[in-house]
Amino acid sequence: MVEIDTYKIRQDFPILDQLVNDEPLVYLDNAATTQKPRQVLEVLQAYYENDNANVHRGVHTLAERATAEYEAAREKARSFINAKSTKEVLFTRGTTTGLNWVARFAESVLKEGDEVLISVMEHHSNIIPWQQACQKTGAKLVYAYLKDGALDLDDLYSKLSDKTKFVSLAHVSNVLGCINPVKEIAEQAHKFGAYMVVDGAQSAPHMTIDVQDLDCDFFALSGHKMLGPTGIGVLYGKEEVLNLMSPVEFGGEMIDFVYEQEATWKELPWKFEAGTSNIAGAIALGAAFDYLLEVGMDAIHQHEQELVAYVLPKLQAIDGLTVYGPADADKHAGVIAFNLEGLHPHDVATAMDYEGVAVRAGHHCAQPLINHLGIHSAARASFYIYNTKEDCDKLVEAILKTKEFFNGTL
Ligand code: C6P
Repeated sequence: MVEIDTYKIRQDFPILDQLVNDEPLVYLDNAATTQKPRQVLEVLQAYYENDNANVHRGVHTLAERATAEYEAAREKARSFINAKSTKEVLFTRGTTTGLNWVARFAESVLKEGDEVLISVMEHHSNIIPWQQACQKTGAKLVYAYLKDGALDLDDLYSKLSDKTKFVSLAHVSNVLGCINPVKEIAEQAHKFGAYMVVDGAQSAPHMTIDVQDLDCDFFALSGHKMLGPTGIGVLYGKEEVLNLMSPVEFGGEMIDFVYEQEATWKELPWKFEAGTSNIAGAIALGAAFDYLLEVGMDAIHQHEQELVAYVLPKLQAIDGLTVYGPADADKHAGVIAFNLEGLHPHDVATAMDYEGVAVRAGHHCAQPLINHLGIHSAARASFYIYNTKEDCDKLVEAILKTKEFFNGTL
């Protein structure tokens, strides 16, 4: 496998080349959002400078160019996740929108007594839409819990039954960093006739995704977590399932005909894209897919696994530091949440920022998980293609300095 040249890659990310609090920036908040390479920024700017127009509406040259670029981006998205057809690729605002659309569809499927099976590690975006769907339909929201810092598969499978209509799980947890075997889970869910929904916000940026191989019914991702702009994402749905689904938003060019009292919809995928889409965002996301594929998704995954294998034991060896998620580096993606004994994670993150190290602190939009872990928040470092072993060393050093600083002042 081709190794990735991090130092060359870093040249593409002008933002990384800066001092923060007089220290070189070490950006380790990639699970929240990633930085954007020149190649993506240039596409965004070129689109606005040369081709900007609304899509699927005009016949003038700019409109046709914008439409062609927008649809070319859809094809890139299709190819990136290996969907069968572009009909299955809907542009959304991001993972949250995608999951909300699926849960809205669920409202038309669920009845009293039915169940939706999720896990306690889910992001709020994969909890609240299901709470809403269950509250409206009388269905029950059922949780699977954890074992050894990861999903307890026995618990999950014991809760699958004929009542289960949807199973919706994070592919990679944004706190525990565990990788859930969604292919195997989809197979089991389908045996009970349930739809399998994958929250791919933290997996699509970091590994090869093949929705046909996973055999999931839905897969949601966010562009901004994979080098693309904010406000753009993709919801994949199997064509036969999307055909059962009504549009969630109405208006603009998603229509076929509008009469005074009713309307009909365009075919897939356009029936879901009401109003003016984030056209520039979609085109720039296409450039992000190109960039990632050029680097190689397997190579990216391997690079991040190497960083985790390098840094996880060093973190685990720090006295007073608790690391969440699987203890085994092989099972831990490039998301590492931790707490320093006696210190609030916000203080830890602020102290680390003095060292130029950007980490996130808080509940990470996963409050049920945080409660389940018996904590109120955590700090979190998360890696991407431009991070190096030196960044890992800086992370460890910043934690040790933080510990020393507070121990001296407490
Ligand atoms: N997690 C984090 O710092 P949006 O905001 O729609 O792009 O993604 C939502 C989302 C859904 N699922 C998972 C597993 C996620 O991690 C996220 C976003 C960020 O962890 C921001 S809270």
